[in-house]
Amino acid sequence: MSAEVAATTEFRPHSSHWGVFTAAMRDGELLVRPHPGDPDPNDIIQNFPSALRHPARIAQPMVRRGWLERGPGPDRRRGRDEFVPMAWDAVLDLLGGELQRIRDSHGPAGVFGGSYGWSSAGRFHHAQSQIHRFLNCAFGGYVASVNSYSSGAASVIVPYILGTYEELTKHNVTWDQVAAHSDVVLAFGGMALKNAMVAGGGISEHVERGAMQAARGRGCDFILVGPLRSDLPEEAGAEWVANIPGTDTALMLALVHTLVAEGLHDQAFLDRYTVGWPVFERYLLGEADGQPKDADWAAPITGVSADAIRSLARRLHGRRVLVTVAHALQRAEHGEQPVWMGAVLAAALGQIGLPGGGYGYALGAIGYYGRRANAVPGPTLPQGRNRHGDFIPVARIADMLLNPGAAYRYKGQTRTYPDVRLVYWAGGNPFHHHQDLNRLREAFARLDTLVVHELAWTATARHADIVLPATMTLEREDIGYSSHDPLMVAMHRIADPYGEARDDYDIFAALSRRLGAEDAFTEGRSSRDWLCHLYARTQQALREAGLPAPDFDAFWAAGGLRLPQAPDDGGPWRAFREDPEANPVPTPSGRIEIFSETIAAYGEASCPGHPAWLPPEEVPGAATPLHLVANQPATRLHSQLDFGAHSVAAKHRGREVASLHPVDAAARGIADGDIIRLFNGRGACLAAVRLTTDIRPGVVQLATGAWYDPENPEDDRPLCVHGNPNVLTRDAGTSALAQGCTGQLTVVEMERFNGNLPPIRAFEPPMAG
Ligand SMILES: Nc1nc2c(c(=O)[nH]1)N[C@H]1C(S)=C(S)[C@@H](COP(=O)(O)OP(=O)(O)OC[C@H]3O[C@@H](n4cnc5c(=O)[nH]c(N)nc54)[C@H](O)[C@@H]3O)O[C@H]1N2
Ligand SMILES: Nc1nc2c(c(=O)[nH]1)N[C@H]1C(S)=C(S)[C@@H](COP(=O)(O)OP(=O)(O)OC[C@H]3O[C@@H](n4cnc5c(=O)[nH]c(N)nc54)[C@H](O)[C@@H]3O)O[C@H]1N2
Ligand SMILES: [Mo]
Repeated sequence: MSAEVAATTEFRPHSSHWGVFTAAMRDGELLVRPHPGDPDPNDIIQNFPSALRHPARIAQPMVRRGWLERGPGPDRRRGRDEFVPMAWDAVLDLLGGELQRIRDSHGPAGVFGGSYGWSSAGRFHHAQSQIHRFLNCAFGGYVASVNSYSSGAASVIVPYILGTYEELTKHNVTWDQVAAHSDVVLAFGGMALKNAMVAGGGISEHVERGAMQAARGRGCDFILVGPLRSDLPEEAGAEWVANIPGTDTALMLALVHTLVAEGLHDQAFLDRYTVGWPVFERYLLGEADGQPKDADWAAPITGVSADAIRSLARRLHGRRVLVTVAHALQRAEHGEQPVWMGAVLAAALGQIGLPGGGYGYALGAIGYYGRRANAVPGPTLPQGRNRHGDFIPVARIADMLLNPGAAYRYKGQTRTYPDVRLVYWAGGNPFHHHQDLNRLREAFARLDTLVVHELAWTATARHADIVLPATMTLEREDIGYSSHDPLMVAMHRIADPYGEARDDYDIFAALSRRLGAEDAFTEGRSSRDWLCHLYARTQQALREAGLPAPDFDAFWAAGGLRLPQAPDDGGPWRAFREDPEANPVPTPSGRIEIFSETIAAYGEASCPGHPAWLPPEEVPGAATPLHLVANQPATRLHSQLDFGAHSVAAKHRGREVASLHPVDAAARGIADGDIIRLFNGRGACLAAVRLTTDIRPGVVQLATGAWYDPENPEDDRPLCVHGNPNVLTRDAGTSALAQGCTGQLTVVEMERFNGNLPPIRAFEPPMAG
């Protein structure tokens, strides 16, 4: 357990989702250095030193006063109440009793344990795995969540139309292929380097910048389609097509229309490898609805001239073209459509399956995409089996809590929301990831009990009834492993736990004991025993492959182990191209489905049987004339360590910085460096202003991740004084097919904020009374 190893004054290896590094404690100060072998290390590791002992950390177990005094039950005081500190044994007894009560009265259907979130990189202390294992092995099951906020639409639609989602992102066109083979990279939503800097489980080599440089040096053209020029790095030397956000499907349709109209599409590829082209072509040419989807049609929708669309289409013909579509495009209304249409464009060009060509969905979004897979498995904590089986699509949490018993559509089925009484979160931050936070607050007010394990006082922790302080990754030993990075890391313990913080594992072990199921959860192992046990799987695989297989102690002493990697073979689409009969893709027809009979039979207007332009409900209008792009932050992962120095240094006057175009600013008397109020019918937040001509006029960009900071928490729709865009975003699914998150895009108005600037309180611990 955690106290076995002392803090270290020597530099020792550790890992995070934002990169492998080494660290040491010297005179009470944490020092961090990037991994020496990393060609392009990520500065986000610089959030650690100031975060480790920051007062935003949670020092001891806390219970909300109203819950303690009145017991479990719906309460609008959540997020507005004070907290009472409690000793570990007492709080564990209290929570153990509450879990028993829920289990006796509601069974597993009463607990939502989806607990979505990235938590930390170590594979054993991975909070998601820990909480699911606990709920499965010691509690008896829970209501789960499926899919992700990342790829809610793509991961659902891809199996119907293209094949296996994991293979599409992780076993497809690699950066090595781009560097060596691509002639044109047409990147919808770009491939911002800030994004590939991050990879779950840790990453020791950031290769994207170098690969783009090499491709460019060879003469490859990068074309960026999207509202922000910074979505491709300077190294790519990209041309910029600044379309209106949310209109990529229309642009892709017009590109394919031009190809077809000019006889530049690859009919032989379409005939051999796809099904449904004739149905789609009738729609494309306007035979189905009287409207050809040509460049003239697309120009006013997309904000890109018809000439520019036509000449772009012609440039794609006859060259090795890679089409990429960022995750961001599908995190919006009808997000399934650009994912599907991107595949149709790549198919119409006949490029799918060629080295450096075809469809690189989400390439560049995360550091483990476009890389070779490891040839041996890494450590993963077994989560046990969930005997309950009920689930929601992950982004439907507020809908579920607000409408128990209500019906909703998902993957062609009508399902019913369960009546959840207790929500248990460890390793995620719904006040970061969810949309329409005022609505989320209402939803959480309806619970009996909200339990949160956290290392810091996030807004989620502040809205909880029972808050248990978790250790930060640096305060425990673990193994860092990502499926597509060759370095497995012996993550040494660098620092002592903060205050009374405990490992999630130790907390769940103690609760399991109170539920009479300690052995089922721990299997009698200490944390160190588990690390040895989980390592053995990799060691065994190495041995079977006839490779050096050091034992755990040797691995630990060496600080890491380089793993063999699988070949860069183009994955299932290369094999399919070479022999579609022998290697069909795992869709219903075995081909790429340009028309899907399965999806058509579901009869959803929000996702018909072939890709189509479906105008969004939320468009700029008189009251909210601007698009807001709420994308990933450059200086942190999501909301993690927002109080760290590297994240704070990127703020201005303590606020998150929004980028806007000078014409939109001038029209409202806004200057660079001003504070603005962004608002719509759902909420409002403050942000600082950075003016730039590298953004399409009419678009404002505000990254996610600034901690929600309500000026007056008593209000129903308080002003967030810090700049969390999720007070503005809309809580609606992508479509009835996938019900994915639509947080990337919304509509807003803005004005200069002239009042007294309210203080930032998000990083101060809440009142303890
Ligand atoms: N508007 C809008 N919203 C979005 C997006 C968007 O594009 N626009 N993007 C979405 C996407 S792609 C994602 S993936 C989600 C991300 O949403 P999340 O994954 O929920 O965000 P994180 O900030 O990574 O949350 C992880 C939390 O776990 C805590 N933590 C870290 N380590 C540990 C640990 O060991 N134990 C415990 N108990 N806690 C730990 C951290 O302090 C942090 O609060 O956000 C989504 N939200
Ligand atoms: N530094 C850092 N890196 C991260 C993360 C992080 O929090 N911080 N999060 C990680 C996670 S979990 C994920 S899932 C990935 C997310 O990967 P993405 O979702 O792809 O990343 P984003 O930065 O949200 O969006 C990429 C860009 O898409 C553009 N865009 C938005 N809407 C549109 C549109 O309608 N059309 C076009 N053409 N472009 C549009 C925006 O300009 C935006 O900058 O990033 C990962 N990488
Ligand atoms: Mo994500």
